[in-house]
Amino acid sequence: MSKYGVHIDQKWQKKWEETKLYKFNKDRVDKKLYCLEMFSYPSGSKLHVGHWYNYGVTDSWARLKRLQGFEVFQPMGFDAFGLPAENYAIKTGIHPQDSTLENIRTMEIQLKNMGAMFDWDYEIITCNPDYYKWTQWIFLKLYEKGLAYRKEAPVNWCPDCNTVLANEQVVNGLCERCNSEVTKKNLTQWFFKITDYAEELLEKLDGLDWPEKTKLMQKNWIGKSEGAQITFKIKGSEETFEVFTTRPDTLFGVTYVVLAPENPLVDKITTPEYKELVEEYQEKTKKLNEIDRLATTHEKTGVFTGSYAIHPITGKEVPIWIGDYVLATYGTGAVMAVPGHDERDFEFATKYQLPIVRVIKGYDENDDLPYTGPGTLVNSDQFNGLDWEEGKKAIVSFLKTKDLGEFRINYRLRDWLVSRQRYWGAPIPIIYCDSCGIVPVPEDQLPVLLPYDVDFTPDGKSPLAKHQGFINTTCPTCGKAAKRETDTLDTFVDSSWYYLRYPDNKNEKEPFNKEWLNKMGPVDKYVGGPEHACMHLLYARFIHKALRDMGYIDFDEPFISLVHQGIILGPDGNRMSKSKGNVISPDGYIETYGSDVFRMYLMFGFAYTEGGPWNDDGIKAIARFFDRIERFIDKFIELKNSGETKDSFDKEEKELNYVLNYTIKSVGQDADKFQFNTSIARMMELVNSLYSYTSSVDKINLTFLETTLKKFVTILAPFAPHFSEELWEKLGQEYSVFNQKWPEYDPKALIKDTIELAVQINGKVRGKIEVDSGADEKTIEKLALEDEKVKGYIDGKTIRKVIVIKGKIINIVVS
Ligand code: ANZ
Ligand code: ZN
Repeated sequence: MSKYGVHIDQKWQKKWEETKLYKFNKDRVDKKLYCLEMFSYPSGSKLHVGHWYNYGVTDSWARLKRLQGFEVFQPMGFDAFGLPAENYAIKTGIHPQDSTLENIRTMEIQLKNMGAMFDWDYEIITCNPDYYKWTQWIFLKLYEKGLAYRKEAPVNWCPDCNTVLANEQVVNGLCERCNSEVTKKNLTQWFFKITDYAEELLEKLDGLDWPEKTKLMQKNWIGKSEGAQITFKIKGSEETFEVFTTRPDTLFGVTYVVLAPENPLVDKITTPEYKELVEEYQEKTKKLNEIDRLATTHEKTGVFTGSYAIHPITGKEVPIWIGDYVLATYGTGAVMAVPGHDERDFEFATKYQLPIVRVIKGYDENDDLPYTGPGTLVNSDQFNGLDWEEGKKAIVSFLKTKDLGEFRINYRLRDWLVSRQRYWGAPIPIIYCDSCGIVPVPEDQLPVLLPYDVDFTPDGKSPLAKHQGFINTTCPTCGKAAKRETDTLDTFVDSSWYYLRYPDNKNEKEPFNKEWLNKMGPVDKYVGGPEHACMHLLYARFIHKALRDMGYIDFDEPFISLVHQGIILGPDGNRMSKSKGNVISPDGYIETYGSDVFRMYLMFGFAYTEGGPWNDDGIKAIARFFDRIERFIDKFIELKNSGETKDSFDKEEKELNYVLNYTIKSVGQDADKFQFNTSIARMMELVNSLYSYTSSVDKINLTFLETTLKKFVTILAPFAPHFSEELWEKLGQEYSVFNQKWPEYDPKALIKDTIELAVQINGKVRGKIEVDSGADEKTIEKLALEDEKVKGYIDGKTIRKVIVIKGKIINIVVS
């Protein structure tokens, strides 16, 4: 067993700390490289293998960059507000602040034991007032710009627990705590107007070095769709409504219209005889979530309202229905139904025996209804014969002249609901005054502190609403008694700007200094889970752009390059997570093998962006690899002391030099792309070559071997930081290996003097020959035919053809 282990980790961690090796050098900011790993939620208090996979492995990348000359900024902190701590408090009575801060203390120690290059001077903890003060400040700035506003919106409501539930607390429509049916309840809540940025958020995705899949997910989430907005009048009423459609060309195919059950118009137009049915249906809809409503497998249902709309061109009456497949929050909350050319409308019309009309004739004969493809307009009066694309334009232009329609771009993206009826979050800095209305807390009164002494018992009210000392305040404008907002901010608000705070975490005057952040930003490499594709990564981009437009920052995008680590699954095949109870603790492995062996195993055992099921079969092989390296270095030191050396650079040295340079080149390239497993495979080959070199020669070129080992230890360093420091010291080199430069590979060493070529005879490989790498075809052919082994196969036969494929193979055809 290798002498490497935890004691070596501790030795070097101490030294690194004493010498402040990883302190970010602000004078070298022009060489900065901002490497950020998504910070973790301090639940559970223990780091598991998944955390290690993100932080430990990315640290190796950061170390590679340091050796390549960058001034790496790699901070660490905690996303410390949120629901789990509050739920834990409800269960155990332990205050969220106490459990959170306690967990953070444990996690800090574990993260330090990992031996990553985090510069702890820049730590941030989002639940500390010196951080959330600025989260609140951002809220105020958005409010000033009209980007934060209030409106009614439904929340999940459990009538039995008398409480608001987060989406994740609703399991199959039932309350996670008591299993009773969850309903919806309208509350006035705060929103951020992310939709103002929909177009830029979409368009700028193209320029980002992000996984294509993630970009696509974000693109779909934003969901740009081009179509038209068309106005329908209501028979016998002054009311009108609009529909959004991507297919204005099918307008003549409209045989009915459907409003979302929540559409405010419904109550106004429903006729008395249909009231009961409509209300019953509305109640039923409240229990469904949007995902279920949109599911193609969800049966399309609805009820008639008793009213009719007037077709904007033909003037015909079409019945107005409500149906849950129409969402209140998308488009206009109303659709013109074209059962001839839309699957959902077809299903609905068939069920309720509504007319189905063809208005598009496909180019093919076989276009049964519903036909959703392209074609020519039919049954459409003056528009008959137009191709559908022309038809869209013609119909919308016609409607425009009557002021009944226009082209419209629609986004699926919704404004971001940031109110949470929860305690453990940043209070929303707003005051309600009977005389002045909504009054933002003046900046100089921030932070609005979250009080410690609160009652968590769920009873239908926000915990803060029960805290008299908190809610009662005076109006900043008129000085009269007023009340504070009692909702707190979604924790995604906290994490939407943390990367801006890290480089300037101690700033008391502003959230961050603009000039400094313009130098430190953007984040050059962001590493974290793919589950954040749509929420966090989109919210952060939005907040960034809003701050940019207010003049607080200059660059456009927060995260230039993004990597998703793969998911490590527990032995049960599920994603490793505390809530699943399937976590593997790294502690035992580190105790036994040392943190570098564990880290390298994570890099070698998995393709980084893929992950996979956890098993530790390979960890011993990595420990043996360490052992082999260490024994070789010890052997070299012995040889060096013996003094027997040679100066010449012969075939064997050339061969080892080739492997060395090839390894430097490959490791540099692969590790840069987060392909750590192949990088390690190359280093293993190099170690094999070191052993074969020493055993194949009588005398060793010690100077050459020493340079080789120094280079090897340097490229090994990012992968095994403690171990490499130890080896570096053994080699008698000056502290620290991390102050070295990543070795440059020598392209000349990669040109081999001789190369091996396979010889095929009638399609079967029968031998190998060694030729000068510069040899011409004639020479190669001659050597091949003279080879003893080859001769054995061709003697006495007629050579029909010899084909030389340079650098690869020689084909001999005989008969
Ligand atoms: C008539 C029509 C005819 C439609 C046709 C489609 C095909 P995307 O691409 O997702 O934007 N729609 C509009 N608002 C809706 C809502 N609030 N809830 C559910 N569906 C809604 O889809 C736009 C299409 O989805 C619109 O175009 C509308 O149906 C429907 F042959 O209008 B279409
Ligand atoms: Zn007032």
